[in-house]
Amino acid sequence: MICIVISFFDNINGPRPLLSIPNTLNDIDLNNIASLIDKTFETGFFIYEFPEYKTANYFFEIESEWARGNKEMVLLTIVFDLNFDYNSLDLQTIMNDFINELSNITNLFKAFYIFDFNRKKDNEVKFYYEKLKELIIDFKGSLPKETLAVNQNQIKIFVFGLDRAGKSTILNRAKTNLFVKTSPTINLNIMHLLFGNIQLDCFDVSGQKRYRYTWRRFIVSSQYLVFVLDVNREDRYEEAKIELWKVLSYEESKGIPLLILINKTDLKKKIDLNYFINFLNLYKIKDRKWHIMSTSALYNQGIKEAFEYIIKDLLSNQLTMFSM
Ligand code: G3D
Ligand code: MG
Repeated sequence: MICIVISFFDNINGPRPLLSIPNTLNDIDLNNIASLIDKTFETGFFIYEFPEYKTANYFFEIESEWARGNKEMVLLTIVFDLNFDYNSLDLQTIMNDFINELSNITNLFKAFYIFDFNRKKDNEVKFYYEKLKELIIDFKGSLPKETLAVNQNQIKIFVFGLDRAGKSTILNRAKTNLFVKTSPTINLNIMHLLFGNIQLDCFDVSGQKRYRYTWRRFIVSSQYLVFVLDVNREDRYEEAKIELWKVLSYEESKGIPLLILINKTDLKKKIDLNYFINFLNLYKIKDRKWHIMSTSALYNQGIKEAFEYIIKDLLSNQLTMFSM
């Protein structure tokens, strides 16, 4: 790990770094990290990779008597070397726990006024700034020293498809068994699904065109690919097919089994999976196993079956591997 950075949204100057522990990055890097605040519009965890390093980020709010809207908008960033492996997926939980801890400290918002000309002489401002610093140092100490060991029962799944196909909804459905309203995935969501003692770590990537170039690096070390298609958007079938085949052509994806989910079936009277097998040229796939199913995330149809299928398939592969 390189360092931990706290940034916030300053009403006058916009996104700005508050502190970095240790202070290893230059001002340009720190400002680049702070500007990630502009890339998000919902609170939560996301990953962002710069050419020189990788970052795990959590965007959150702290109640504040001094801020416009009574909230400070804050970004917690852990900066890693490029060779860091995101298999240490508990980062999201670790960061979330720490943020909960921060949110419970009254008046912590004052730390964010250390640069404010009118307030910086206020002893409380200095006190809370120092306190925040100590908390970050403790947090840094509490982080796992190495990349967390990859659990045998931990399976990485790469979920892709065009924007609004229903990827996030499917995962939310699987996770909570509730239909959750979603907002466009910024860059990456990682959702942990537990089926018995097997943990599926689902990488839910943004399907928006400007993020599709990022897919490739998330495919590395995935054990399953899940492609989601919105059955109701015939005008986008062609575009979806192109993106599917792009991923299948990546060296990184070679041999990784593929599950195709034809989603939003509630919007169509009849679904003919053979049509999609032909349209998507699935019979041309020779370098991996594939399977096609239909789902309606809205009506919770096929979701459980889809994930059960993946698990069964992976387990049967393991069994054949063991019996060889
Ligand atoms: P994405 O993660 O692939 O970009 P989302 O897609 O999961 O954000 O879903 C995009 C929209 O499709 C959402 O609509 C979501 O509610 C809706 N959706 C997802 N699955 C289904 C489904 O099975 N049936 C129907 N009818 N709609 C579905 P909103 O309006 O919430 O943005
Ligand atoms: Mg999404």
